[in-house]
Amino acid sequence: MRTALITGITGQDGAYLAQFLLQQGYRVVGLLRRSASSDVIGTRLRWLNILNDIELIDGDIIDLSSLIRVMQKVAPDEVYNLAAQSFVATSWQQPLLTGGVTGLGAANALEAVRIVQPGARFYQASSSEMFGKAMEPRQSEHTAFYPRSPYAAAKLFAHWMTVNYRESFGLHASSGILFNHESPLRGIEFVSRKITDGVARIKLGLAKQLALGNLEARRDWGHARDYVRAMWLMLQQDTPDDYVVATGRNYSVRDFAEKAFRHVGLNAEDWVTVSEDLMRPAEVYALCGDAAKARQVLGWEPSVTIDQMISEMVEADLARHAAGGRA
Ligand code: NDP
Ligand code: GDR
Repeated sequence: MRTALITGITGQDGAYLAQFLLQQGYRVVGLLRRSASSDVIGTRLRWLNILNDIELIDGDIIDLSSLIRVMQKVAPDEVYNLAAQSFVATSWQQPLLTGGVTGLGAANALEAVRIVQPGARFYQASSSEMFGKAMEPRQSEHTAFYPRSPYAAAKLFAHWMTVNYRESFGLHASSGILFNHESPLRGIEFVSRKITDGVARIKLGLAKQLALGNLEARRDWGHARDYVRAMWLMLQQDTPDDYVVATGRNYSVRDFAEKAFRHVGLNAEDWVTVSEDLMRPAEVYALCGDAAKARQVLGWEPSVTIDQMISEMVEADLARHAAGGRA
């Protein structure tokens, strides 16, 4: 039985990845940072009904000594580094924390692998945000980076460290440059889930409006369940490499909102307001990925359309609110 260690297991991707790996027959161990709110830890893992099937081990991505001990104890065959301060807007308010967790955290994970478990295969959760003010209309592995936030700059450091550890020390380290991916388990602060949650509240009479920022920003949105499969496929290759993972289609925030409201028979323009407070200091206006390499080398294809994903998310939020927020 192969063992996978996931940092960031309590997040959206960590939960879906854990579920996927369990289905593949892995022993799944997740790094868990200490929290005073231990009652809410594992909400997503519970939602997927896998909390009892995984092991959780105490540690923090900014504490190298904890990672070394975890690596010694778990002896993983595969390490998926998903831990991050992942909300772009927060990264301007907490740039140093973001640099520490999202940037240096990845270096800590790589160091722990290099010192204790150099034969383990390593996945780094890189991001389309690294393309930022995009230098080409469709971004591939060959597109130049132009990070536009402390988050993106930290991810770029982590990405190059992954490449560097592969080239310097021969680690089997791959970097997945994933475009936005969403699901009912997406954090409520991200625009997709904020919209589907807002739609559900409005439909149920619990809210009267939905305040958003830049409605014209365009993103290439896929489903998290499809994207965690791509992570795993990267680590099954003989040779480590970097891959863009995307659907190849982009939509505006306005399009997303219109689709979500339409799902419940409402018009977005009757309910959405624009708030200057939600505009970012530097915007990433449009991203659209070219995942030809992932398709050719990994045989990866997205299976969920944006309409199917939005329906699933709205329905899940309607069910949550109908159950008094407990579902
Ligand atoms: P989430 O924000 O949902 O999850 C982040 C995870 O990191 C949580 O489990 C969180 O734990 C953990 N974490 C934060 N700080 C620390 C720390 N100091 N030590 C240990 N763990 C920590 O992100 P997603 O699941 O959406 O994304 C997973 C990864 O992929 C992230 O690195 C993200 O930046 C990246 N990414 C995401 C994309 C997306 O569209 N979702 C696209 C491209 C890249 P806790 O629950 O305790 O807060
Ligand atoms: P992003 O996701 O920054 O792309 O990062 P987010 O959903 O936060 O923003 C997408 C776009 O929507 C615009 N927007 C709003 N965003 C939020 N959060 N709230 C709003 O009210 C709002 N109104 C408009 C934003 O300006 C932006 O242009 C996500 C994260 O998961 C990262 O960790 C990951 O690396 C990238 O996706 C790929």
